[in-house]
Amino acid sequence: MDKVIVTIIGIAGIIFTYWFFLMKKDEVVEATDSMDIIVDGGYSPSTISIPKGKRTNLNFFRKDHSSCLEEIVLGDFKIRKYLPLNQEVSIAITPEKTGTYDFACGMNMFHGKIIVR
Ligand SMILES: [Cu+2]
Repeated sequence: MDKVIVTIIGIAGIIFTYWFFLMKKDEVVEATDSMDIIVDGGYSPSTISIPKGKRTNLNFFRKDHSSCLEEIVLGDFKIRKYLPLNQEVSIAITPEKTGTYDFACGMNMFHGKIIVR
């Protein structure tokens, strides 16, 4: 009987772990014409969905003191910008193709995604 309970708890734990990480991954925030992104130990939100062929303003606001996050790089859009602390930096992009585009900090340590729909 004890073994059955342990097995059930074990399986429940595995299911919960999978569910937790899958849910986390799929958290996509849809932007219409602008999106505020907080830079603090990473990017929040980190996965953004934006429309194709339209200008979208990404408003980065850095709260993190570490120099790691002081630069934002959108390689696919050939954008590299300095983010001053506690100041909003607006980056406008107009993607012409659907797909997934990555953005990262200047050292490529923290990542985010832009999904063009
Ligand atoms: Cu970095």
